[in-house]
Amino acid sequence: MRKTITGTGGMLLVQTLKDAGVEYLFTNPGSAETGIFAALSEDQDQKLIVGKHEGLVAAMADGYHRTSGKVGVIIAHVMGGSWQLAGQLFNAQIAGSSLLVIAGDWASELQDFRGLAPFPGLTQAESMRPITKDARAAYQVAANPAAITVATTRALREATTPPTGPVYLSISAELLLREGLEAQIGEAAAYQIERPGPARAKTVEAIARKLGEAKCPVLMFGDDVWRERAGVEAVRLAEALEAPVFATRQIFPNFPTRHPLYCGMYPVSKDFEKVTGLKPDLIFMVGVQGVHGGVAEPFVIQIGQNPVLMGRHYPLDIAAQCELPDTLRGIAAALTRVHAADTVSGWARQREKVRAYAKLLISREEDLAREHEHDVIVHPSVLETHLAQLLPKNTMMVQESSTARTSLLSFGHDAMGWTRSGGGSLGFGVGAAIGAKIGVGRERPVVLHLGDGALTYSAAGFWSMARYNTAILTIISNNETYQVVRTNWAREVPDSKMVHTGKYPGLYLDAPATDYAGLARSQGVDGETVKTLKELEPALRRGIERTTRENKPYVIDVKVSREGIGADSTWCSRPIRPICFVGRDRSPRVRLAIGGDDGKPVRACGVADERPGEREEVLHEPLRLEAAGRGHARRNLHDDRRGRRYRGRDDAQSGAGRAVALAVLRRCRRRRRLDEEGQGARRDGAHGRDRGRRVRLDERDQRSDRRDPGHVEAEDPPQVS
Ligand SMILES: Cc1ncc(C[n+]2csc(CCOP(=O)(O)OP(=O)(O)O)c2C)c(N)n1
Ligand SMILES: [Mg+2]
Repeated sequence: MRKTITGTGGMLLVQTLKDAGVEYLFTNPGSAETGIFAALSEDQDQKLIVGKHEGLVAAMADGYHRTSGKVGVIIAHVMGGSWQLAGQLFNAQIAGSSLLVIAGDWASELQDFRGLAPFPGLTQAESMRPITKDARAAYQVAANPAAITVATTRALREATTPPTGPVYLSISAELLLREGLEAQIGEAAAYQIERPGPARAKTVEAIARKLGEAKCPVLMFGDDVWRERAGVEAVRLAEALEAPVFATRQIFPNFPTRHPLYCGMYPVSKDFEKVTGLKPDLIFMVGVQGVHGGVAEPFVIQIGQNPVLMGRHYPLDIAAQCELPDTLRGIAAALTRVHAADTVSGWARQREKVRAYAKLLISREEDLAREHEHDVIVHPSVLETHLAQLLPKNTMMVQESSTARTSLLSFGHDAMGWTRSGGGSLGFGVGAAIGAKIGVGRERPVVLHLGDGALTYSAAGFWSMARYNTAILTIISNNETYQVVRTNWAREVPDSKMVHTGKYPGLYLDAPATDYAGLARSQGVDGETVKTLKELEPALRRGIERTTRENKPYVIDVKVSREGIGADSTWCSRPIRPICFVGRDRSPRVRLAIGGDDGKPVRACGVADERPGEREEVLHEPLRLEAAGRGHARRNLHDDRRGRRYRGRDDAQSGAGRAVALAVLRRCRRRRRLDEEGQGARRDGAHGRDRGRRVRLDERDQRSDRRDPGHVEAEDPPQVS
C-alpha cells in the first residue's frame, strides 16, 4: 500500500523513519537540521538521545544496533559535524553495523564559504563516502523533495543488505524547511530484502565430505553466526567433528569462549601443534567478516551472507553465499551420511588432545591469577577472576580495553554477551554501552569494561548515561598508560634506545593523574576508586547492586598493576609548554615552562617578547626541545632543530630560559618566512581561525628524530592564559 504524505521536508523525513519502525534517534544537533527538529517537535513519537560529541552519538547508535538488531539512526550536523563521526563510523564500517546517518546540507550555489558547510571542491555526501559501507553508500538530496522519502528508504535498505554497514544521507537544509511538500511512501516503508537461503544440497555434501576427510579441520565462526543466532548449530558441528575452534577479528562471541573446544585466537599457534601433535589441514570459515593475517591451511571453505569479504587474500576451495543455521544443521547431518560410522566415531579419539590444549589455555590464566591473588594492587588477571565470579550471567559487556584479560569470562550465546569496536578506533566505549543498554532494556545488565586511555575518548558520555539513566556499570582498568602501544612498540623495535632505557615517549598518562570517578560524578554518574585488592570485591558488589537493583549507572575506577614489556616504567618526557600571554601593552609574549618528572606544577623558564600579531604562529609551533639532566635546579635545554645547547637555571628571569624562548620565536619567524616563500609546512585549516596551525613536523624534524630517539616532542597542547 502506498500513501501520500504532505508537510515540510523535515516532516516527510520523520514520517518515513517512523513508518520504517525507527524508534530512537541518536543526535548531536545543529542549525542545518532545523527542519528535522521542528518536525520532531510536532511528532513526539520518536525518542531523541543526545550525545555531546558526534563520536559518542555514532557509538550509541552502533551499540543500539548491535543489541537490538535494528538500524541505528543518527541525526548529525552538516559537514564539520559529520566529519566528527569519522572514527566511530570507521568502527561501524569494519564491524558491518547497520547505521543510517542523516545530516542537513548547506551547500550553496551563491555563497562559497559558510561556517561548517561544504566549500567548493567538497561535496558533503561524497566526502563521507569512504566511511560508509563498501566505501560507496552515501546519498544526497539536493533539489527534489520527493527524493527525501525515496533516498531514506534506499539508505535503510543499503544499511541492512549484506554487506551491511553505515550509510550516509545528506539532505538540503533548505528542503528540510520548505513547506507544502508532497511525497509518496510505502506504508510501513518496507526496506528489507529477504536474505539467501541455505546452501545447495550438493555444496553441503561437498563441505561435509571434506570436513570429515581432514586430519585436523579448523573451525572459525564469525559475526554472522551471532547475528543469525546460529550459536547452537556452531557448537553441534564442532562437537560432531571434535574440531578446534579459533576466532578472528570478531565483535561478538560467536562460539562460547569457555567451551572445551575453544582454542583462542587465529592464527593457530605453534603451541597448538606442539601440544596436540596435529597440523591443521583445512579451515572452515562460517559467517566470518574477514581474517586478520594470512591463512595457512591448504584447503579453505567459506560460507556466509557476505561474499564481499570472502577470499580476499587467500584462495577459496569451496565457497557459498547462504544463511547459516540451516546450512550448519545440514552439514552436521551430512557428516554421518557421507562418512562411515567408524570414521565418525574415530574423530574424537584422533583429536582428543584438542580439549587438552583448550584446557591448558585456561589453566595458564588461572595460574597467573593465583600467582597474583595476594598482590596489594589489583592484577588484571585478578580483576578477571572477580568479574567471572560476580557478574550476572545475563550481562552484556562492552569492552574497549586492549590489555584487560578475559579468557576466564564466559561469553557466548548461552552465557554473557560481549562486543567491542571492531575497527579499534578509540572512543567507542561509553557511547556503545549507552546504546547497548537502550537496546537490551531494563532487565539485562550492561557492563562497560575499558582502559583509562580509551575512556577519555568518550568520557563526555557520562552525561548522556545520567540523563537517560542507562544503568551501566563502568569498570575502568586503570594502568595510567597506553600499555598496549608500549607492548607493540617493544615488539617492533626490541633493540631501540626506547626499549633499553624504558623511556617510551607519549604513553604515560599519569602526572597529572585524572580522577575518573570524579569525571563521572561531575556529569551526574556516581562512582568510586579502587586502589587496593581488598577494596575490589565490595566495590564490584556495590556497583552491581546499584546498576541492577537501583537501576542507576555507576563507575568503578580500578587501579590495576601494569603488565607487559616496559610496563613498570613511569618515565614521561617533561612537558615543555609554550605559554602565550598578552602583556599589559597587548603585545604577546612567550613563556616556556617545564614540568617536573614528578608531575609537580610547571615552572616558568623563560620569557620573551613577541611582536603583536604573531601570537598564533607561536602558539601552534610544534616544539621540539629536550630537557636533560636531573633535578629542578639546573636544566640543559637543547634545541634539536638548530643543534644549539642552552644551559641555565629554571627561572623565569634566567638568561638561558629567555634564550630558549627567543630561539623558539626566531624559529617561528623563520618558518613563517619559509611559508611565505612557498616552502612551508602543511596547514590543516584552509580558513577561519584554524589558519596557521601546523600539524606535522617537517622532514628535518623527522630525520633528527631518527638520529636521536631520545629527543621527545612537547606533549602538552599549547595553552593560552
Ligand atoms: C582513535 C585512536 N587513536 C589512537 C589509537 C592508538 N591506540 C591504540 S590502543 C591505545 C591506548 C589504549 O590505552 P588503554 O585504553 O589505557 O588500554 P591499555 O592498553 O593501557 O590497557 C591507543 C592510544 C587508537 N586505537 N584509536
Ligand atoms: Mg591504560
